[in-house]
Amino acid sequence: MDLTNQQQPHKRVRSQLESDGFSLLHRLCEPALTEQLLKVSREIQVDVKNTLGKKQIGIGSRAGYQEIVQRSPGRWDIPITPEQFAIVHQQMPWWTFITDILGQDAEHAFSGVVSSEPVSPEQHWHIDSPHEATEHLPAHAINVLIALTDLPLAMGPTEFACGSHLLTNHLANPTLVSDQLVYQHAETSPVLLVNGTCKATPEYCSSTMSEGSCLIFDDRILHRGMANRSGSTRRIAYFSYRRKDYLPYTHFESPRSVFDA
Ligand SMILES: O=C(O)CCC(=O)C(=O)O
Repeated sequence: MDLTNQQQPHKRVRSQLESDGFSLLHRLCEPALTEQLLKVSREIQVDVKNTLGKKQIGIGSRAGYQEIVQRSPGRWDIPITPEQFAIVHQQMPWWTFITDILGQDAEHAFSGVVSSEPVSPEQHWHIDSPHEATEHLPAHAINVLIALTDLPLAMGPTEFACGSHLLTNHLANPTLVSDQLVYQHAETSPVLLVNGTCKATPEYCSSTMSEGSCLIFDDRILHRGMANRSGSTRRIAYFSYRRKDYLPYTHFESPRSVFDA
């Protein structure tokens, strides 16, 4: 089949998402867009962190607040809507990749910024949502991570267990526990997914990212943020999308607000 230049990256991304569970698009976002996302992220983060002050916060979505979750020590997730970012997310350069995979009626689920402070350790391996059926179905949710600055390996870009979205199905593999895959659990690892089988352990994949590059990945892939061994805060913006008929339920679970007295 003769593909136009416009169709080729979509075909590559779709095929990588199906086989590897993720795809890296170098410098997909223009500098002006990345600067806008970074500026808003910084402003909102200062406001929320100041309001959080010395209030107690644990690790994970249930131990956090509506406005801020500590995903692992020193790794902060702050939700920011497309309106707060002052963008129309359907006009963003990643949107057609999303609709290509989730359908034209794909819906925005979450967005925000994840910042990891210098010396924050690597996260536990986890998935963002569990499989929905025993057989392997097409992705029900897709995430886009945008590097807001250049991210050398020392800043700890996101690492994936390549192809592990095909192995994280707890409904097909009764040795896997859904909550231990979704929530931070020290024993979850790529090796765990193939225990007792003759399948190979998924390869670990991480890459430096230049500013504006995007990682697009299947919600069900095993992944983790790496340790930040640099002297600067690492910031990535994220946009998560879902199929119209899929309702995510594990991302921001705390009913409490930092703005409550
Ligand atoms: O920090 C990262 O690179 C990934 C963050 C993540 O996967 C999470 O917090 O759930």
